[in-house]
Amino acid sequence: MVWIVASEVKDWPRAIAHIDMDAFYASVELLRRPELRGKPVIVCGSGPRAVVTTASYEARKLAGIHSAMPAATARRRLPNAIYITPDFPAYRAASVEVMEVLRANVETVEVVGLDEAYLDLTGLFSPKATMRRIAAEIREVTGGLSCSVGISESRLLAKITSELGKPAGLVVLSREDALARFADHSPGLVPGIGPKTLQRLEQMGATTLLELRENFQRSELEERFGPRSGAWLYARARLEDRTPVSTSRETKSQSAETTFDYDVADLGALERHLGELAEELCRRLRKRDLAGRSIGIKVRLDDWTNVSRSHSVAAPTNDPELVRTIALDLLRAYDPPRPVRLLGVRVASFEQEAEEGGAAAAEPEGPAADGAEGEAEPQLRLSLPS
Ligand code: TTP
Ligand code: MG
Ligand code: MG
Repeated sequence: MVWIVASEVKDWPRAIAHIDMDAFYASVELLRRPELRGKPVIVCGSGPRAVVTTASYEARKLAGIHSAMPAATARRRLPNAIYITPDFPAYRAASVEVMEVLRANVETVEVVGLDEAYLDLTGLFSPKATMRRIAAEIREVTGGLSCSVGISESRLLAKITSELGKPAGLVVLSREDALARFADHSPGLVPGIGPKTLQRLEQMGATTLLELRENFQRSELEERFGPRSGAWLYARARLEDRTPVSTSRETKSQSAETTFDYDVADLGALERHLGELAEELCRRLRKRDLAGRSIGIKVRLDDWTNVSRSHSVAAPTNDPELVRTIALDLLRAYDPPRPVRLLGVRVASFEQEAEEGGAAAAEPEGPAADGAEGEAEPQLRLSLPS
């Protein structure tokens, strides 16, 4: 295992770790098929729209295969790689094992997806030793999964830092180190700054983080992007982030969505899919004892127009009948004008959120104009026949 230590943690006001499993789905597959170790392994579906979910590091090095690449492209580039169909229950089970190790070792853990989490290590005697021990324990408990860890002064920096050591690395980086190291990087390095914002920044002459922070005052950014987004950009240009590690984040909303193999134009067919998604979502909400007051749908048309609609009810619900009825009403009222590529349903505004919303709302999470570019919420991806 490679451990890189770039800086000391002492004297930081906060110490936050971001942990992310290496080539997660592919690594889980290798646990049960160790004979494939060292070979290029690619986990992807087989439909015409299938994309690569994970490529082992061998496949990445050999042919630049990466997540979200069309599976057809991967097969063309690397016809002899091992192709495996995703087995989501296995990945969820491995995820549970990993997260249990985290929770057993650290009090404040925020899980942000199947394979990653933030940990608040502030005040711990030795954050590095703690994370080393956690990585070893994960490897042991799961039978061999490796992870990468970044330790820094904020969630933002921990996230960026964990990437530096991949795979199987532990990197410690102060904000000061990071400001120097990433000065010439595109502002796109910051999660939440997506293509739309990048384009605007470029037009303004801010192609690097250094240019953004040296040439633009807060007032100017606020004027151009609006007060909320401008202030957010000003802070992120300085790699500042005060967002707390919050254990409740995972449960702010839950959604289930599916991308069809072929675009669906028939409203009746869409209604059937939406009904199944609503049921699956409610099943999961019930399992976790969650209920929300806001029910929404998400529709992506064949021209990539994204539309969401939502409706609030008086009392929190996870009743499949009610969720389905409201979702169907929203879909019928929208009446998609073009064939639909993706369909999703979501329940949000959980009961506990009301008490904790104040703290969460203290700092904006991303430029408002780019709502879709922020970190993804936890999602259940379903594959339904179409
Ligand atoms: P990531 O942590 O982004 O990627 P990874 O774990 O495969 O590789 P890395 O070592 O770079 O962290 O995503 C975790 C899992 O989520 C990944 O194994 C598969 C799934 N995933 C998708 O299904 N689609 C995607 O586009 C991405 C990025 C991930
Ligand atoms: Mg990962
Ligand atoms: Mg990840």
